[in-house]
Amino acid sequence: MPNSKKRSWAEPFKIKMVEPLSMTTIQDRQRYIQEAGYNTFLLRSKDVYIDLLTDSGTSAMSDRQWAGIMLGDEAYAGSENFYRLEDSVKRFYGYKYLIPTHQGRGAEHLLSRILIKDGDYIPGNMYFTTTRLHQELAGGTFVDVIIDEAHDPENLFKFKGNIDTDKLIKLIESKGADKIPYICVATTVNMAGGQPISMQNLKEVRNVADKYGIDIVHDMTRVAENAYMIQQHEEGYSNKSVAEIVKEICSLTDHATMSAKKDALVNIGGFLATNKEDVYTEASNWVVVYEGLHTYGGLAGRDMEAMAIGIAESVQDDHIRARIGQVHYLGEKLLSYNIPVVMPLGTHGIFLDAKRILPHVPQDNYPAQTLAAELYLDSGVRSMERGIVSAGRNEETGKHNYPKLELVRLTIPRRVYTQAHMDVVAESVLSVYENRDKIKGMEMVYEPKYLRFFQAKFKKIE
Ligand code: P61
Repeated sequence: MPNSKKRSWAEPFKIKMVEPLSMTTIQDRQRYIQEAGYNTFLLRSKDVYIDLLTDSGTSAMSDRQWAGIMLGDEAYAGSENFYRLEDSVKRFYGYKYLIPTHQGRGAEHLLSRILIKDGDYIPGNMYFTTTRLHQELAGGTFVDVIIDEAHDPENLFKFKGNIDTDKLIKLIESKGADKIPYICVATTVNMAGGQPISMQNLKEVRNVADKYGIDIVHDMTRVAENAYMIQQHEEGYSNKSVAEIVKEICSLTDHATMSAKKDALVNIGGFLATNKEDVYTEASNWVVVYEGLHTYGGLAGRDMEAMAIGIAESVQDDHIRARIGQVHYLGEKLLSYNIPVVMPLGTHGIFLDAKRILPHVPQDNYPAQTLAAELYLDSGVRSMERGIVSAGRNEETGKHNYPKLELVRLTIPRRVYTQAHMDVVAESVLSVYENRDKIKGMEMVYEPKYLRFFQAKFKKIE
């Protein structure tokens, strides 16, 4: 019986323009994935049907944002769009100073270079690939201080992005506060499956930081999604808007790096923000060396305008509710098929647990990489490995890092696909799951030195 009281989530927009998708045959896909060395990063997008590789830069912009593109002030210096972006950052995030960058890693590079000294340690709530690499290139060592629950895909704790403050304090006491340039806090935690940090935990981390005189750097790539999870699940926040919660999160931190390609609904762009004048002064000097003048940082004026508008749209409750509603729709569907996925369901995608789906494939034979290739073969759905290939090698020993999580990420772009697309994805995952016994794993035949997952090549074990 239909329930007349029920109100489903739905998109707070209608579709004005469409982009046709190409369909391929299984024979086509066999050739394409083999030519791509069984690495979904190396497929051509024209050969992909539903592209769930990433939510980065893949969002659909609104008509307002496209209209903003026409307002690009492409002056080399002092573009009007920079000032509008600065206003948006101050208004919605509250940081005092802004430096635009071409994307998130541009900001990570600048901040790591400014704050990290040789021999420093940087605690964080799980690593992210580019973040850790920039810390290492600046002479630092990343230390994972996330709670243990985050490494267990079956644990149902709602805030698996939380920092274990005991681990954090132990690190500070053993190395000395002068060896810890900052604590890195990500909202949400990508590699853990898009898991949020709670406000209460962030406040505790702030207290620790204040006690030892250490700054907090906020990786705010998906801050609005994190805020929504706080609104839904943390006591005392159900009556606050996502916009208010976002502002409160930011107020507990000192500096921020942002990949605006996610939350902020643009196809390119990022920034570094800070409340400290000395860091701003140094960053505005370095940015001219690596990105561009401090009023454009590698972006066109029109890109900054689209970002200024995207930020405002990204913190709207209706938008976030539908965005995460769609991600959870896919997750619930997979759960109804008994497919092992990371729990609780995260915010930017659903993460298949390759260790449980392919328990017969040893981690040395890349279960998640293999599963991503099989999913593409089945239906043309593109996903991303987030396991041993992404984790890279230990700097000193040269051996693989063996992460506890061996995952395939089905990442949902914002405002792009329909519920029917999600059904097709779920059916394809089920089909691969039903044939999992036949899947044997792969060997790596080419391995680049940095961020190997982007360009590594594999061959199938027959
Ligand atoms: C992604 F396979 N994420 O999730 P940039 N912090 C965080 C991110 O999620 C992030 C960046 C910083 C991507 C793109 C990507 O190993 C990979 O604007 C939490 O991409 O420079 C990016 O921001 C960096 C995919 C990045 C990867 C690195 O799909």
